[in-house]
Amino acid sequence: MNEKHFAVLSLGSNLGDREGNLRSAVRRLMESGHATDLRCASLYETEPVGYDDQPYFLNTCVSFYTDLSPHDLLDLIHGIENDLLRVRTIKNGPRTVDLDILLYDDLHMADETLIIPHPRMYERAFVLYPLKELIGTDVKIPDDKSVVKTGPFEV
Ligand code: PH2
Ligand code: MG
Ligand code: MG
Repeated sequence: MNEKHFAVLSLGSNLGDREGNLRSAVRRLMESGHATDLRCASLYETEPVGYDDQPYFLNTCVSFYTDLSPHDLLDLIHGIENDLLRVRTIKNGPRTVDLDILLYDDLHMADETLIIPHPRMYERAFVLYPLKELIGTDVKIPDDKSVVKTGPFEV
């Protein structure tokens, strides 16, 4: 890899083998050849946000270095979602796996298909808890009982 960029993704699953789905997604990232020094936060069991009538999620965050541009990284994660048979139905509804780009270096960008930093990341406890564990931050995150740490996530 020549140019390296620091990327952070949020991962979530609430259908089927949730932990297995997250594990497969992370494997695929590592095997893509475009992610080095990958680190994972713990898994968190979280109440669904935005659409209540669906199972609880498992969420985590990963960070890595990549040679991909933001849009090429987005294409890679969409490919992984498709491989894991994600079907897009209801907005905020159930999914086998969802990967979202949270951060990419200190970039701020917005176009029709991609906004970085992720526009809702700061209001979502299911993102902030694993993110804080992964990259540390001085920001104090309010206690939120809808998010429960379940244990380490090793891939
Ligand atoms: N993802 C959403 C909507 N709601 N709720 C939880 N707990 N975890 C998620 O990953 C999640 C959600 C849209 O992507
Ligand atoms: Mg999402
Ligand atoms: Mg998404």
